[in-house]
Amino acid sequence: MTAFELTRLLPTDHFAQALRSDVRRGLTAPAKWLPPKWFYDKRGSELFEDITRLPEYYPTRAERAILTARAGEIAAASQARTLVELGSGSSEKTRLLLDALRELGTLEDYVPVDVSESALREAGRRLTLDYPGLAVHGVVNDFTASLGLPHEVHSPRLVAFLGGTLGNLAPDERAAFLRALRDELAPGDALLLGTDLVKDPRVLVAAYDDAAGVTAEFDKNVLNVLNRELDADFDPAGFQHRAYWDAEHEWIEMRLRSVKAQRVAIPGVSLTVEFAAGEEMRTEISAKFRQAGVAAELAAAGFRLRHWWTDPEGRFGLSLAEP
Ligand code: AVJ
Repeated sequence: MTAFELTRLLPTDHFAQALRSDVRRGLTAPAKWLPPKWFYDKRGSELFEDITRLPEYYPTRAERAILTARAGEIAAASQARTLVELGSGSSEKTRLLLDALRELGTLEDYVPVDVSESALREAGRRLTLDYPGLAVHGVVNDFTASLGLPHEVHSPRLVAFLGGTLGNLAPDERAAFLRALRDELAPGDALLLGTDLVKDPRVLVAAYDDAAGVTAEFDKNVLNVLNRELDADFDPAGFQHRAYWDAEHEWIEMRLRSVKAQRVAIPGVSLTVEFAAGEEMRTEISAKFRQAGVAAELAAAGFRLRHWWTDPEGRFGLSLAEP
């Protein structure tokens, strides 16, 4: 049994092609937008780790508190022999689940699924050291495009999709994603889903526009990604970070606002893009949920919500659902 193996489900030029098509589509749209996946280059991933430690950004702490309190219950309810995690599993939250499943005595395989091969290799290296006997199957894939979960692992499987990242998807994208996930699962498998909850908009906006400006730097970093990868000439100083609560859709929007009329060359996609003074480009939505809404979205995708837990302050929700 090899301790760590890696499967690449994305062609080597996947990123180049996906970035180009996203930029062509989003920056020629009447209301400019970019998908949040492009935030996470090395610098962006470091900035996100910094965000998780900010006083205003409560979701990571809240979810960790739930997992600390409920990991044993989650392990016992799932009896999982394989933990699949949508995301590279470099987080402490992964270890809470692995520890509980090892304590239960069922843990055999761990399958982190992430777009970043380097993050998977780093997580795999550390986890195989800390969990002797655990088989780590890293899967390089964009799970929002296709899941491609390995089938040669031991059932039952517990699929963890944590952090509230489901909220990056719009309702129609979430419905498609949850249905595709449901179709990959078999009786006995389970889904552990983290969702940030609707709350005071002042608390929500502060979590996405912190006083230290770390989220502003995280948001603007996507311009550096386009400059580097597509040889663009964005001037990050020419854009301001904005975070809004959209009460109708119940999601946070992050946008980059052009401080002046400006033209940006993006030779990598043979585009020149005009920004009017004050024009805003949407860089992320982060949807916030209610328990009833989560239960309904899971049911529409063919899941049954079996457990719902929140942190003591009711800021964040963790669901255990079965196909
Ligand atoms: C990693 C997608 C869960 O939406 O809260 C943090 C990303 N964006 N601050 C989120 C994020 C701005 C985060 N997720």
